[in-house]
Amino acid sequence: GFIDNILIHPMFRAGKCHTKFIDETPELFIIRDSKDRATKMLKYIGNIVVNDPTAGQRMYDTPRFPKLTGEKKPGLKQLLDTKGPEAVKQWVLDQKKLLITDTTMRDAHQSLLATRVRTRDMVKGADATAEALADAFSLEMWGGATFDVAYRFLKESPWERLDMLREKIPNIPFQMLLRGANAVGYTNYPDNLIREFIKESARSGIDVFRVFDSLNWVPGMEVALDEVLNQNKIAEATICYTGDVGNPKDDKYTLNYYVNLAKRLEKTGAHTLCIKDMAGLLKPYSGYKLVKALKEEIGLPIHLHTHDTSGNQIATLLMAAEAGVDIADVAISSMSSLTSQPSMNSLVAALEGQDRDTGLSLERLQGLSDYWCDVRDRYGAFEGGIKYPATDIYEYEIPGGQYTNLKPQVESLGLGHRFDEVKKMYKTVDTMLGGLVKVTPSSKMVGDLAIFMVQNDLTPETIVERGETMNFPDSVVSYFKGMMGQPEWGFPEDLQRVVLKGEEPISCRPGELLPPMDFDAARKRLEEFIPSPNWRMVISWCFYPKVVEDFLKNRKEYGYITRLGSHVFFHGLAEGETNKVNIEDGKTLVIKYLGKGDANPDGTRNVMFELNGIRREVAVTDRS
Ligand code: 3PY
Ligand code: ZN
Repeated sequence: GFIDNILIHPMFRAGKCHTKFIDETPELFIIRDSKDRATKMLKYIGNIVVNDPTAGQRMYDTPRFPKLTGEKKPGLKQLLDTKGPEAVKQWVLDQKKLLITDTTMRDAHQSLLATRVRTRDMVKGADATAEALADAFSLEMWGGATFDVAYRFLKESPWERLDMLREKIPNIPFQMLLRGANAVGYTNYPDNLIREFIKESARSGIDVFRVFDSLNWVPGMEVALDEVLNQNKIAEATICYTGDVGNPKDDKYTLNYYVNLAKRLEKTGAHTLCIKDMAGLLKPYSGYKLVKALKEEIGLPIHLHTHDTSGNQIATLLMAAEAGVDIADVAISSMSSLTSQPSMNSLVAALEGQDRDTGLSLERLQGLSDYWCDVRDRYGAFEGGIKYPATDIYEYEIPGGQYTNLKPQVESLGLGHRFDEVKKMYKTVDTMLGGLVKVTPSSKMVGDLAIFMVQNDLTPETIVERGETMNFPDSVVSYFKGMMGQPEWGFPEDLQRVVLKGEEPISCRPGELLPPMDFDAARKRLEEFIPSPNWRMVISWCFYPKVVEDFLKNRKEYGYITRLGSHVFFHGLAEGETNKVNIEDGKTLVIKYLGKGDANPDGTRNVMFELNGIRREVAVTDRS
């Protein structure tokens, strides 16, 4: 019951229950409300076996778990908590190892597995991570698309993920990706929401905030960076990389452009600077050139993020290491490469015994890699990326995450056979708009416009004339209105006029115009779904009202399903399969799926189980 829920809650167990714990922790009530958790869980599984064509096609062995030593060495988290972010910055600059950020729990699965990795699988690998990566700079495990997808598709709270990982990983700084004024969403939000979100994230355990703007527009990052500084956490300002600094014909994204941008970002008071190469365009020799120039011109530690789509990026990391880059983003090898980050294991091996030796143990990393290999197997349905290195990204400049998504998006519109045309159009649109930085949400806008042009057989020559009578996609309208910020080289004016149809664009920060978020109204609305919504829930609702409401409805119907094994969560059980679900510590349900009966006259179907040895049936609506 309720007391049990308190006793098992990670915040309670971490000794972090403040006086408002019960008020601010609605999951306690949600669970209490469910009189029969087991029945709800059977209904959940029953619904999948009746309605999901991917149900129960195969069984899985338990993943290989890494051997533990029992030692979680204190790390940079302790330095940050005791001495603050300036001390961390200085420590990074004063030492010579190449430091590592592990992206396995965020960008790696965002780029390879449509962001679907569940908290449970992260938590089970967390002890081994805390041991093997005690010397890491950080773990990127939050932000970007993970916030939205956790609620929308995984029916779990991203905040709870943060609590549960922190309980097991006390020694490594946690890092998130924050889309500047778009936070963890796709549109500009009011300043007060950005600030409250950062405050709550910092309070909940985020230590490093990587803040970017999808057009490299500095005002789009300022509010967020300022609030991170207020919270005494590590503020990482970001340069999104595009073009090629090694190409003398590129007269926009030159070394000068990046150095000037970096100088402006340094003035914000940020502690570190990220080169965010979201499409994997930074070639090895260009990487050397860029890092060398930035190290000479600014005083911040440089943190390099890239995607290995072309297959060239271990070479880029090595060249960057030679040029003095301080920190590199990599993923555990079984979750690395192609549209994900380069392989941590490979980089560690390459540097062993050299000047910039990372100091990490390959043997321990192998254990982690074996674990993630077996976990990844459970997410096979979400694998969608490329199968071999793609050097055409140098031509199209499509970010890693979008590269994986664009094809299904195009197919869902019935344009699968015209995918190559869409890719070419992506490039054409980019040129037509003056050469943009392309990353969420500007990349989505370019993709939407490319699809729109292919769908309507438009070309850059005909779009202005024919566009007069057309309604453009929302993202395109928002871009031309100035709601994504200001592009470095302005908007093409005749196209802007046609898209906006008389509406005036803005040239200030959208946050200056948006009315402040009304948190009380948000809370009132949420009270229709849950007795006493906590502050985290209110903030999440402000970003994604419908998604959070659907999440709460799902909780009501199926209870707390976060502890279900992932293959059961996605595919139910195979006929005859038995699965143990640890619904709380010390309490286990043994569920065996026996089969389903004929359709009932009311449109339901009975699904037969054995629950702890006793036969149980649930009726499930058949929508198959
Ligand atoms: C995100 O915004 O989610 C990204 O990963 C951008 O690269
Ligand atoms: Zn990325």
